[in-house]
Amino acid sequence: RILVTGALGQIGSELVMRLREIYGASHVIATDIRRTDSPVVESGPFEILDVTDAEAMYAVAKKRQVDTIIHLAALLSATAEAKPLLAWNLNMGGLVNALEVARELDCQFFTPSSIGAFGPSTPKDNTPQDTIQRPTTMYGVNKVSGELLCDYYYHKFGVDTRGLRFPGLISYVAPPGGGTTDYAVEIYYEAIKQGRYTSYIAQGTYMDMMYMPDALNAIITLMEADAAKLKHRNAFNVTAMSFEPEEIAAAIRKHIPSFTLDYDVDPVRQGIAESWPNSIDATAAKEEWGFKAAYDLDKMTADMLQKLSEKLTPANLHPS
Ligand code: VAH
Repeated sequence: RILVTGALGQIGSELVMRLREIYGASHVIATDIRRTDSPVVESGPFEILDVTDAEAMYAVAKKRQVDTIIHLAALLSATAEAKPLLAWNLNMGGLVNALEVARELDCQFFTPSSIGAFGPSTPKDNTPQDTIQRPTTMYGVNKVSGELLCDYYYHKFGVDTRGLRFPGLISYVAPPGGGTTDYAVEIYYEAIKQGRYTSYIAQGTYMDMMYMPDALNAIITLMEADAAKLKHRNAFNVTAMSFEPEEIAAAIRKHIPSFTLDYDVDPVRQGIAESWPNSIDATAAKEEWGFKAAYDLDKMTADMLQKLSEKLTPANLHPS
């Protein structure tokens, strides 16, 4: 059985449904800080869980007899930068609680890291799997600390911890909350609703990105990989593409020719974006457990616009 924290978030909203398809609904216990009328809550076991409550997390995991923990509950980069101490307490407190439960109940463990685990002194182009990591954001401090803590639990206690350094994730089910890469999700919604978008990230700012289906496949493939083949654990660089705002706008214009993009740069999120790599190298993930991404920018754009057109009421459709 699998326990998922942060199950109503951007990744959790889709990962829980995919895991339930594969392993059976009753085997995937979704948890989050609040209950909503989401398919995640209605399609299988759901529990309210505050990951900063260690006893509550142990109690749920014990009662549900879980053997795998997928820990997704966290504050993303922009929110963490606005509330650094809250971010430290939730991101690190939640993580150590989840790792302790995994140790005590002998669970396999997954938690995401991020390209945010790199900083301004990291090589920016084709960033290696093993390189300097001196992030200058609270989120980045949380992600590097988290990587080291997960490796510690593996080496010290034998907990089977595995992680992925995710790029910006793009999806149409649940929006990201408080990230720096959120512009690459918002732009699709606005293209459908308004036919235009004002980006808070500056023209020419490259960041790695990935479509959610590829992220879900990466998590499942990594967790099912043969442990003997893993030279790394926390956490693997994974990416599908790297682009700047003008490039995603051009891809959208292939479907909505009248789409326009302009800029109103947010210095905080622009500063975060500039501290991150332009593109990262995913060779280790490809070699050690067969990572591959199926969606490039054009394929993702076609799917995003088609799915969002169905999701958003026709009245909002932009007359192309
Ligand atoms: C964020 N979407 O923007 C997350 C992610 C690489 C970006 O970590 O904070």
